[in-house]
Amino acid sequence: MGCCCNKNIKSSSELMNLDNTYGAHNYHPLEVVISKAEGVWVWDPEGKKYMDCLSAYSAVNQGHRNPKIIKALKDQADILTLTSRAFYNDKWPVFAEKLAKYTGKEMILPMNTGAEAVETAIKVMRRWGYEKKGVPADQAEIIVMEENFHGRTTTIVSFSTDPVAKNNYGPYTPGFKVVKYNDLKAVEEAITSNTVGILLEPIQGEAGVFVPHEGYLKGIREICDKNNVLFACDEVQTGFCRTGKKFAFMHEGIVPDVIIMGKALGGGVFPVSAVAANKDVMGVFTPGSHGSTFGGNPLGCVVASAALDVLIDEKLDEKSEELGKYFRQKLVEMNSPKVAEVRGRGLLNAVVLKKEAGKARIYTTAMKERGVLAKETHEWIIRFAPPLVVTKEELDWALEIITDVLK
Ligand code: IF1
Repeated sequence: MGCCCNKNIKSSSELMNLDNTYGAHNYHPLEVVISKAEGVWVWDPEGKKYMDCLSAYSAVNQGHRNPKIIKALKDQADILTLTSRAFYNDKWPVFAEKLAKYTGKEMILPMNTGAEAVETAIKVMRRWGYEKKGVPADQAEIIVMEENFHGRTTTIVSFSTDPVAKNNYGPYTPGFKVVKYNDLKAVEEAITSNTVGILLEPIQGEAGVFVPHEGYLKGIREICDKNNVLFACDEVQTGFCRTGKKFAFMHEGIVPDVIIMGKALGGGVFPVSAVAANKDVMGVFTPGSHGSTFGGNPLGCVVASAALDVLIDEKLDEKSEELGKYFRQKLVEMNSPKVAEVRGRGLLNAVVLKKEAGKARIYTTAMKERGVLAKETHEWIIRFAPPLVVTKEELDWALEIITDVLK
């Protein structure tokens, strides 16, 4: 006689206990287990339905399991998945051209995670500084921002200003100067003859969707031009239509020297990241001077190519711009006594709570109970970033719950 319950299907609580027992405790997840997803919707093992308003930190812009991207994955999986770049393959060159054209840059270096792309950008700026700008050996300086988030490697956390992300990981990598974000004077004062680059997020994600003043990116561009310094823009979270433009730097009509990409480039299906730059910068990489086992793998390239197609075909930049304006307007109209500020661009938004409102976790937990999954950043900011395929009706459904909880 068959058992009534299938031993393999575990309950949410069993799964959370397993996670707690065998998984390193490097996260404190919201108490929800996701076992199925489609579009903007996710389900837990008990069948409860939620709207995903985090999108895996903006890696699922095209919606969960986008049919076009899943098809590309499945078809390619039956042909060729991984060769390493010790040999050429038939997908990477075609994707390199496509992404170069999408970014408007001459060359692409493929990696897998955002942090690897950031590390690639750091290496290309340092090597450019020594070989093209003539900075003395080991003296290269890169200017970074307070409240930055660029990944979790030991070099990247070396210039973090978040003790939680940085403590007890020393000794730290030298060669970085941290200045106040959104302050052009602070950048100008930090520049020396050894400065090779400025690395920043066009909108600071983890800092709580902090949008700099109009003209800030333009000012950075001018400072870089004046001082022969590279401008590296980290679009890992803000890229691929999340903020209402293909890339957030486009809101100010400027072009960085180095574009760092990740997350949604992989269509929520496969880790794909990359760095785009012109030949005069990317040319400093010579055979054997940088690499990655999986970087440029055929499977990732085909998935990322389909991920770009979805953004273009469904005009997700225009959708993000339009629905983002609508979403922020509704949040402002809510006029909640608990809310100090509503901010963001496109569908990357955040609600900043008043100190007296209590911890954001209270509200994200209440929203979860009502079927909306959002994540707090720090203790007083709630970020809302649904997949860009969300409809106005779906947003209205979420807004009703958000309003109920925040009112
Ligand atoms: C975590 C948030 C944090 C990023 C930017 C590079 C990376 C990220 C602008 C590295 C990654 C993720 C990592 C994840 C939480 C999330 C995040 F800002 F998106 F919310 F942490 F700050 N540049 N951001 O946002 O990309 O190596 O992760 O592919 O580490 O907790 P990755």
